[in-house]
Amino acid sequence: ESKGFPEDFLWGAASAAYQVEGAYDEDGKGLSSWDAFVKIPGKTFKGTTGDVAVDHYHRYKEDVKLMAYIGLKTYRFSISWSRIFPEGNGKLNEKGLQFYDDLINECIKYKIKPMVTLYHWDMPQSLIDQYGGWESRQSVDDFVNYAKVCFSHYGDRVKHWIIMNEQNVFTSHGWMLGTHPPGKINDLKMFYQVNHHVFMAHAYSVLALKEMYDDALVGSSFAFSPSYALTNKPEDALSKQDYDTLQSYYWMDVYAYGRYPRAALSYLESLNVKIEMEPWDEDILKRSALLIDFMGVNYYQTTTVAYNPPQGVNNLNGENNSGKKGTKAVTGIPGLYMNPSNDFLDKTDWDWAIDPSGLRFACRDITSRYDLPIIISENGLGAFDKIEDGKIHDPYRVDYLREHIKELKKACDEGCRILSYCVWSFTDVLSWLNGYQKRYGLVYVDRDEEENSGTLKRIPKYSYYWYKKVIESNGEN
Ligand code: BGP
Repeated sequence: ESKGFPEDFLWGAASAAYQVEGAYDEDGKGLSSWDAFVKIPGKTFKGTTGDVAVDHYHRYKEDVKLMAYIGLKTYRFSISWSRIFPEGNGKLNEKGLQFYDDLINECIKYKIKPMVTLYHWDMPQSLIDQYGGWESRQSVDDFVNYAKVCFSHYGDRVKHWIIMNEQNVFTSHGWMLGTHPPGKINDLKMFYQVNHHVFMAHAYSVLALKEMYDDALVGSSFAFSPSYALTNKPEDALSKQDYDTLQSYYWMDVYAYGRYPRAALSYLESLNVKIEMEPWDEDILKRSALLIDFMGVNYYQTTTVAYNPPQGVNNLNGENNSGKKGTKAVTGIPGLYMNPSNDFLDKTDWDWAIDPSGLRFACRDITSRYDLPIIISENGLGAFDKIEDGKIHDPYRVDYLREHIKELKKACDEGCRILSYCVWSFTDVLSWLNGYQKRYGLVYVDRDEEENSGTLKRIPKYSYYWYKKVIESNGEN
């Protein structure tokens, strides 16, 4: 018999500061890497920015009230570092601290547990100007100082902390693909060095939090696209291992075991890439790994892996920003692996494979490899939603979410300890590379692709009312 979701399961929805807040230079906020990056022509879809976003900064009360109506148990949001420290280090901005106090208190008023992400990609621009941001080891100290301020200020009310959001995504887009700040392409050495700094920032933050509050729950969120081998050819199986090591376990092993996968280190050696470390780093990583409470998982799709010959596909970026099915390029690293499309799965308009079983697969993999509880910190469907007669009918999103929740329930029955499920996203948000046309929200926001246009009015979608029933029935819908 199915036990289903635990009694105290946290049904949630998520957002990130840059994608929702707007008010990019208000109340003493410093500029972030994204505030600067989006102003470079051609970097984002139609040049859209988060200057206004969906104005959550001014409308958070209305948004939290909409969360309360459906009985949301947790709201996952991120703190913008440059609101707290406009320069990233140095002077503290009281008004920035105040905003998150207000937001947290508003959640608590309705018994919604705040789940706080410390870093959802908006590095203070000043740190990039000062010393190159994450490229410098100095960033570790500045991040940990920022983290400690957040812990000591909000830790009496916030129990769930996600330190890093999708370290694998922001570092690969930032230093390999050139599509996120700082926009560097194929800088393999810096990619791995930056990752080491981010790992250290994560680890020191975990240690600091546990010293302050031993009942806090902490982890980082990983963008996990579990893989299937294309065929049962042995060479595809080996390529799948290479993919898993270099694209998934490279991050999750450091969070959960405090060490880099041996196979990855020997691959780096073969490329002459040496990560600069302090002699005590390994120890710090190990100690923090013992203290994390969960693996955060952002799940959108699975990947298929096939062997890629030395003269084969050489393309790291398969990003499809067009919103037209069938326009995504096959990615691959010659000599290692390539990622062909999975013909057994439907695709979204941006060619993301729709694979509910993959969510269960992800949970089982993490459970058997790390034996850690799991927070699904993001899962959702990006689509073109249309208003008709003042309403948004999105049964496709309901189908997507329902099938994923069903698989998650099976994972619970199979022994995975799932603590929470957060729909990405609560309201529509800015999609980093796709502007405002690609919508994920349970709540529609009336705004155009163009900056500043639209009333920003909130309109709950069909999926919003459906999710209310999911929460009421603890996942039976
Ligand atoms: C994750 C990010 C989110 C969100 C989501 C959807 O990688 O953590 O911030 O953007 O993906 O991605 P996209 O907007 O590119 O469709």
